[in-house]
Amino acid sequence: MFSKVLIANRGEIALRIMRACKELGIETVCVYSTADKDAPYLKHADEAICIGEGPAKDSYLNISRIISAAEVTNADAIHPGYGFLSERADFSEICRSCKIEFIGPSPEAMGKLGDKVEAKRYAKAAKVPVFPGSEGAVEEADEAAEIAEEIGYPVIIKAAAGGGGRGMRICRNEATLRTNIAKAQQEALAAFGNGAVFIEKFLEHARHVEVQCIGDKHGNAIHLWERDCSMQRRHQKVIEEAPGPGIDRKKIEKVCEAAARLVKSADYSGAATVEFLMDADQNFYMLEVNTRVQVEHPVTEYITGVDIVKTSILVAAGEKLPYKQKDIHVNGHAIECRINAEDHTKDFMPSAGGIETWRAPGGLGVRLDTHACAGYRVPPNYDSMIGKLICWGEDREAAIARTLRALEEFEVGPIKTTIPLHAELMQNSDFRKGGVDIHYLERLLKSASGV
Ligand code: MV4
Repeated sequence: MFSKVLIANRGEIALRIMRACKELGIETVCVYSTADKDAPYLKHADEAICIGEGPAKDSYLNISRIISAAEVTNADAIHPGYGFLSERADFSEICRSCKIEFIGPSPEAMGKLGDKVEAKRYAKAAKVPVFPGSEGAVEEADEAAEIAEEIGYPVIIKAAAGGGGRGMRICRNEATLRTNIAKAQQEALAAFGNGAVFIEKFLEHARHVEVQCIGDKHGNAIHLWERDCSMQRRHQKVIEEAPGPGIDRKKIEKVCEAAARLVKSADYSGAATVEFLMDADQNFYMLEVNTRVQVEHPVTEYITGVDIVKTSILVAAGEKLPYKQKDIHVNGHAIECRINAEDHTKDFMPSAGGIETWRAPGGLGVRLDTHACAGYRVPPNYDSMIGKLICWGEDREAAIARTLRALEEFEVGPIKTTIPLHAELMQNSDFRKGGVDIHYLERLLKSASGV
């Protein structure tokens, strides 16, 4: 097992990783930028080391500074968390060449599943359902038009290296498709350094359902069932829950098994999430694979009892997965609300600054993953998420009631947060019915603003 792990991240996920390490008897080094220098979560690390200025490129994205920090502190491994360097195959590779274990997939496995075109190839081979579309990248407009004719319009052009909704173009007819192919290639090259694009059938109304998987270095991979993350705005998830409301359990079991097969086929070790869109008839189509631990992992931890962060550290150290698929059962329901320092009544304007009031909720079935507290200053440099409220209930209705109760206990000021938005959503009749689609929240916000 590792003696010391360096955490190449900040905020709530840095704290989450420190907690897992502590329970495993592993010492921690947490890196920080000058914008985070007074953050109280750093006190939970055995060592904290400044790696540069506030802008992420000068600190949390600066590979040589992070590697130097690991070397001077004698860390055996680096946990990248999510965001920042977590999905960079080059970083995983540099860690390997410096003889520091990267807690996550090998650069090879990341190359196979992190690239959308490659991942789709592996998915087909593993019998994971995907959208009909091009076999690999498309080069020219004629080729694209031919494929679109076959699968039918509308189609969507996506960048192989894109993500988070960037580099996508919906085409409803041949003329639009033809003019957009070259544009999409140029844009992808400029934005991602990779001009490869592919096309697939575009699905208008869908739910976002993703499958948590985890693999080890001995060829084992299992799934930890699914999450529904349909409540989102501008590709930022707002609420996540597990299991997916109203989903046929026999059907989702097949999809989850296929996701685990995909992870296994890539010789993947560590946590991975296989994302799907689900249509109104509960057909599933894979979108992409996230090759890291995700923000919303706690809802899965709640319903399965598996500590995903701890397990990812164990498998990185070479241990076998401590679970077989048959050991993984769904128990109850969990909901996560992302608490952002934003004013949702002012178009989600960021609300950085000092926190004076912080009254945290608690009680049975309530988990608050946060680095914030009274006296904490939210720096303007990073993502506005300051915490996650995760509540468990015996069933979905109980989980919603508990989430609303916890939100009502939760007081934060004077900065604005998304707590009031979540309290509204917990009382929204469409959300309570279950099964809202990926466009629901944007439609709701538009109608509320009277546009
Ligand atoms: C799609 C799609 C419809 N059809 N692909 C958006 C982010 C990227 N991960 C994939 N995305 C989509 N791909 C096909 N073939 C609709 C979306 C999409 C979406 C997906 C998940 C969550 C929110 C979304 C919001 C808008 C569009």
